[in-house]
Amino acid sequence: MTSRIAREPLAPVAQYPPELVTHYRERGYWTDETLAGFITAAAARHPDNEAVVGSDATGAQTRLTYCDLDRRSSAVARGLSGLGVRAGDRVLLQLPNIVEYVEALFGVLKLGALPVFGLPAHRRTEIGYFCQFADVAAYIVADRHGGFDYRALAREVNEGLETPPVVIVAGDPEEFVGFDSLRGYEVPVLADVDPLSVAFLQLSGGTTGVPKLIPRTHADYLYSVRASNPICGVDDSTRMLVVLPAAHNFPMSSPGILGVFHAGGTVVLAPDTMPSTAFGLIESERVTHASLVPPIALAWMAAPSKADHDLSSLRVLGVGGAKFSAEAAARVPTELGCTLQQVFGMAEGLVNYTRLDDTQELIVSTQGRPISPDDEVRVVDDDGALVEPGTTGHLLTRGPYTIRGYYRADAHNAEVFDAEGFYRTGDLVSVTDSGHLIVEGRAKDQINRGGEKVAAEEIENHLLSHPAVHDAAVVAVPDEYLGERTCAVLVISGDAPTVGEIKRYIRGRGVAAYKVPDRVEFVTEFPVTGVGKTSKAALRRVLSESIAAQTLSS
Ligand code: OOB
Repeated sequence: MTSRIAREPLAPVAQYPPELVTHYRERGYWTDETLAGFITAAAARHPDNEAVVGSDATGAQTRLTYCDLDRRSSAVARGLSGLGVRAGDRVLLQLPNIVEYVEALFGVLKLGALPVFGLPAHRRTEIGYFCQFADVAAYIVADRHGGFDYRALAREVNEGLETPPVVIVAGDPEEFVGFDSLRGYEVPVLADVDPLSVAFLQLSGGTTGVPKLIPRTHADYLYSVRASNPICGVDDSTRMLVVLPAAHNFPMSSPGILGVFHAGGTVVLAPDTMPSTAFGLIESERVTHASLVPPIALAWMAAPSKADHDLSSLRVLGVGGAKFSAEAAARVPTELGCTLQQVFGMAEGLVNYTRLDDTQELIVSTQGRPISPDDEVRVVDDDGALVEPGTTGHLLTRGPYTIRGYYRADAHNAEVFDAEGFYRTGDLVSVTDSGHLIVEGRAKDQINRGGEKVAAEEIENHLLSHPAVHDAAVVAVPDEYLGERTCAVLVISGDAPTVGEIKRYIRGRGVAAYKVPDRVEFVTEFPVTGVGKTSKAALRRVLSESIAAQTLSS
């Protein structure tokens, strides 16, 4: 047994004003339900329903009932406790879509510890940062996935940390603790959890040099989950295919895995994102719901293997995370035989859905309307004044499941939350008469690469650390498939490196592959704004013109 390393208590987080706490409770949004008690209550309601179908870390096909999941997650909680993890400690989960992910998630929550949601794509730099910033006590990974060895990553990360977390591995653990061995310990579970306390730390898409962590409470998160279910037609007959990384906010809670578990339905975990894998599972598992980012929805519609499978069980396809073009949206019902539901959400809170009974016009051309009557949406101009209805402006929001501040980020919070607690989303929207939002663009310095968010500043900092790079700007360039790709524009001093060298250099910095610039362009100087700052708008314009010209001439 590992001796316990004392961990810092969770840092204080921005609170909701007391009058709103009362209001949200009175309206029944916030209840005493906790994520920790959630799976036990679900198991009591429908013990023998199938909760999860998917591979485990060894690749074996596994089916768990709610009763199995309840028992296995309790064993994980006891095992973690035996390893010295305590209520309030942070546990970093970085697992692919395997059944151990849900066991681990509820195990951590039952202990009263806080999951931190890593993505399988994250590498040394991101994982090391989360471990340090959130003072992570335990780090749970799979042995290998997608050709990558997460034990090697854990070794690398731990070398750089003063108080490394205990590493737990699903599959072959080598020198680490085996996930299966967690079931061996018999230590009582602690958790007596306050529903208004922080339940976990979710990752933000980010606009700054380092990723921000989002503290969500049991009460706020579960409200968004419970309220999503009727909007998305989720009930105990739902069989939801999870194709996107399970730890992302969209497949987790909009309505996601948690929505399905709340209703007593079944989650089907897809081991990869290939359309043929999904189609096989839709047919064999009689899948009714799936949530996708636009590029995967496009790939489904274009896949020839569609014709070889019976997809008739599919009722609702949620598409979100990035703008889905009206042209593609219009093709979903005929090409996939299901209802499209557009989803415009953010890990910070606000989620909008088109309603299943909306007109086809609204479903195709809008990104939906908020979940809650108490979601407050303001659309303002550059000076902060409300715009006329239907006019494009900056989206600000606050409400019963939108955070009031990022974790340990006072300076940034002062910029992105206004005095009344509204969150400046960085999105440009217009609102229809029906209250539906249309995403018109973005004011934040972020690239939305088919739903995967890249903070320009984070990659610019990596680029600037290269000895030959004098100045760097990372901007979005249009892409038919992903919507946007990243382009690093560089001013070089001295010998010019090749494009390949720059990409290898960024990869070598230990960041997720989706953050490595897709294109690299060299310029002698940047266009500037009136006040002499680099004009990214001008850069984007020049680049899209030159890309369009290249496409025309090819
Ligand atoms: C979801 O969450 P995040 O935190 O990865 O990203 C949020 C951002 C939004 O601020 C917006 O810029 C963009 O992603 N976005 C969309 C969109 N959905 C999200 N932009 C255009 N159209 C859409 N439909 O991406 C997320 C969280 C919960 C549910 C769905 C998506």
